[in-house]
Amino acid sequence: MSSEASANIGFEANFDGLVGPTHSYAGLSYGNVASARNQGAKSSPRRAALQGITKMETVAALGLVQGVLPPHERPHLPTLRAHGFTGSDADVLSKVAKEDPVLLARVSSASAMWTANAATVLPSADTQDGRTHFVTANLRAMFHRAIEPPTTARALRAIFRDHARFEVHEALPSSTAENSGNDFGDEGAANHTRFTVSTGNGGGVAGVHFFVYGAARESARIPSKFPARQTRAASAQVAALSGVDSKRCVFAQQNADAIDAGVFHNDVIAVGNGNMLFCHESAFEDRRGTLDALRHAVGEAFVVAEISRDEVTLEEAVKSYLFNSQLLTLPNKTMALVCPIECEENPRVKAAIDRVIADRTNPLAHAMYLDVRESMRNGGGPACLRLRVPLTTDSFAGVNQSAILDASKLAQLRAWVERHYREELSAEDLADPALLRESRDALDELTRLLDLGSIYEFQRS
Ligand code: SUG
Repeated sequence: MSSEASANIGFEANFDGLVGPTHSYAGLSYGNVASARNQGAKSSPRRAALQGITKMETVAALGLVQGVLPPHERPHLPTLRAHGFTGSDADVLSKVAKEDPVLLARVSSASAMWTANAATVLPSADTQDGRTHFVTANLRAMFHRAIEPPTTARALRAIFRDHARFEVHEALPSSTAENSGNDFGDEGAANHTRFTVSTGNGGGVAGVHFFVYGAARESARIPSKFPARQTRAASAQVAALSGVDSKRCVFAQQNADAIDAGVFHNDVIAVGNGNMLFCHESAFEDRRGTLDALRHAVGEAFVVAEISRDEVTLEEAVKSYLFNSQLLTLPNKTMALVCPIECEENPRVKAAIDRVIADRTNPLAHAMYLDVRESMRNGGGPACLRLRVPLTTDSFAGVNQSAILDASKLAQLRAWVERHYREELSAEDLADPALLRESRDALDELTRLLDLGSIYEFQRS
């Protein structure tokens, strides 16, 4: 890294995924208990998108840089055509609705909203070439998510567009073998945390990269019920691709029992920021070894706020999504926890948060509770909805500023949702050719609003 870059001011920007117009509850994610519980329920794409925009507005109002990532084209007709469905778009939709409604639900999911699964981000201070690297996640564990990577990579390139400052890698090649741990199952930043010696997560100071996986070839224990989506081999490949010094990486296995209790990503049981880790005692297979390795890598400044099973059970943690809160550094260098409103509704969870705030040995000073219930019902809390990008003032100059939110952009996005999104959606609506047209019109307009160019297949063919 040049001395000029180190003189830059570092900060973290959060890029939230906008909920797409086909947001629905199809029970598609085996191992995600909220997704299973709400299968078949009616959704409200409009409410979901507005809840997400209010979260973006709330974080921006804290004085932090807030960006947005676009929804994907859904239903995804190119996938249906690749599966042999032919004819006009309306023909294809009506045939698949009759012959394979599960496939229709899969290609209609608005799952790209959970941008913590878009990519892993390795900032300029930590990479060999001094650029910020994005490794697009392959999301191969779930069919409906495995179709996201090509559009994700195009969207990231349209926003982190300066190649001198940013490198967006294609997703790792996926394979079909499950749970061997020796192949590349990669779910992005949801299983990666960057620590620093300060309370901040700016891109200008060196960080320690913490990669958490569900299975490795050498794992003594793996989950018996639900899939381990992230493999150690994938985490190691992400680190290697971006040229991060292996001495600054810590790898740890997720607790297999936690995965079987519904912790399908590490960000459902742990969140870190700057010098602080906030986690449940059941987060890791080797709890002591993992915390010791982190303390050793980060140094004396490292602080752990751990919640015991007695204080909050694993089940309560999964239900409230306590650890899927955003842990943010405020301009005054203290930290705030942006929690799902479900945490405030469970007195034991709320008491645990209050206890950590009252404990002056860690930097957490505030908590706020937000309603993102539409996303929560599919197992996506505040932290799932955002991709953290540690930047510097220099690298920020290479970001497409149309994707950065201010009051006027927030108002434009709200008006855009109100113009295009349906109030209510059920499974049968997914076959409606009018929904496809509405979605394409909305996304076409959005690419102009965010200055993204033609990132969707329907714009490129
Ligand atoms: O991959 N849910 C997503 C939730 C992702 C949450 N992200 C993080 N933890 N970072 C998933 O399981 C459900 C869609 C449905 O069932 O219709 C879904 O894809």
